[in-house]
Amino acid sequence: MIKLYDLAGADENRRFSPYCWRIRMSLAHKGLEVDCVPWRFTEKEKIAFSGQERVPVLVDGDKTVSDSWNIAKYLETQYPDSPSLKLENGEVLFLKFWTETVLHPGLIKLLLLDVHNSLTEKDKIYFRESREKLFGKTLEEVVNGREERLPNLQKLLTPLSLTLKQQEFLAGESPGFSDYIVFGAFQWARCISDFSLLQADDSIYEWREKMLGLHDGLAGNAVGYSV
Ligand SMILES: N[C@@H](CCC(=O)N[C@@H](CS)C(=O)NCC(=O)O)C(=O)O
Repeated sequence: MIKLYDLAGADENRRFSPYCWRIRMSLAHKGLEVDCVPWRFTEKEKIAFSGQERVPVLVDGDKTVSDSWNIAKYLETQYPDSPSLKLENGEVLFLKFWTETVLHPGLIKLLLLDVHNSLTEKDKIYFRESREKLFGKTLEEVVNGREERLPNLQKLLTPLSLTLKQQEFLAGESPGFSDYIVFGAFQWARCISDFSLLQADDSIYEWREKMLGLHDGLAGNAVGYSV
């Protein structure tokens, strides 16, 4: 069976990596079974065989693939007869870079402390040290005043909201990797924080509800908060 190294919190069932969620949704989309192995930030040696230090890492027989984009491409090539992730859609790459350079940074400034609070004691030390160095301030300072900053995030989401008013999914009439990329970010937030980011009448909220229900409620049934 395919094995996926998947980021976990202190509760090993709290699986919150946005990149791993892209792949878990993609595997379900393709009807592929997977054994999701819990992995912590400080367990670098466990994935050293992949030649890098980040998850997701996918092991399929004698093949090891890391990086969510490479994994998605691998799944399309290796399993061409199962439903397509629609990687050839022109918008996918734009959504990948928009998510990684605009959406993730926007969310992390609101949720950094919640990520920390979800981790094992050992991971907390690593996370605080590495992220405080990165941001040049404490985790508490990063998230300070987040309620007042929430409208900035909502403004940044306007193009997404307008798109989803006009079409069912980002990939068109049915979901594709484009949806899994963006959804991964919202699922990450939902798995570690009860801070509410979306309003119920927003088209993004409605789309996220649909995504939570896909593949027998894979994401909706995951350990997280009802926000
Ligand atoms: N470009 C990679 C990014 C993967 C990534 O950043 N994963 C995070 C978890 S969300 C990680 O493993 N971080 C390890 C660390 O910060 O030490 C992908 O698309 O898979």
